[in-house]
Amino acid sequence: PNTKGQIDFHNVSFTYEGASGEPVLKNITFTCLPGETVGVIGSTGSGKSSLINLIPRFYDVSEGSVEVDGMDVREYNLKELRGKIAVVPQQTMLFTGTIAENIRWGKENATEDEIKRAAAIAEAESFIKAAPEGYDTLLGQGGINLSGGQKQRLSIARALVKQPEILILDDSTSAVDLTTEAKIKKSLKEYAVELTCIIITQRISSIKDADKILVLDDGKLVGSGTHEQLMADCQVYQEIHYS
Ligand code: DUT
Repeated sequence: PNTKGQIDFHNVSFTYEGASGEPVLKNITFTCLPGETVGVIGSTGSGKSSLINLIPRFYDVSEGSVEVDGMDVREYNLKELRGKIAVVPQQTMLFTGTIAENIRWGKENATEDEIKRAAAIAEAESFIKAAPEGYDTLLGQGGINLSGGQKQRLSIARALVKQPEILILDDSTSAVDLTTEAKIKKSLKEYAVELTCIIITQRISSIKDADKILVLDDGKLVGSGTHEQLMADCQVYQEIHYS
């Protein structure tokens, strides 16, 4: 069977090193099938970032196991594992350099075409073209300033240029308007059909059409299903929806 881009959590619990008290994640089990878009929602501190940090092994599980492509993440060579996964962090990290250099960061051998394609999917193309020197425009010190949403789109382009199997967006469209966000998701569906996508968010509109939504509450998985299913049977999800 095709397991490229599949993610499995089996009874995962996680406690940060040196922390006392309750685990941050408690007995979590779920599967993301290859090519699925999975949303993760829950209030602040519910464990969303902690959950996704276990996939590229930024941290190791305390109990249970995480599998990528059907293999325990602890059995991979770290470089190979992380080569499959691109994480767009909550805080965009751009540096002083050109737009192209910023997109290429982490994949220095990316071609011009690959950079442009990644920028197009991330809906960054129009503002890049409008910048004084296009892709050669300098950012940061001595260069132009971008809006928060524009920075997030560059950060998404940077992730896409790596052509990962798994793309993780950690609240990384929070500053992008809803129309642009919808366009990015549509492009991802069209041009990156095999990509497994995990979208962490605080807003339901960002994940309403996801194949599956995971609802976290205080480190527990309290719901899993489509928007419609969760609206019917998950109280925490309904509360987020009506808040
Ligand atoms: N936590 C730590 N150490 C860390 C990171 C987080 O102890 O390095 C705690 C804080 C919190 C819990 O883990 O009690 C879950 O945090 P996480 O950042 O995973 O929650 P979130 O759902 O991603 O919150 P937010 O929406 O604010 O990003």
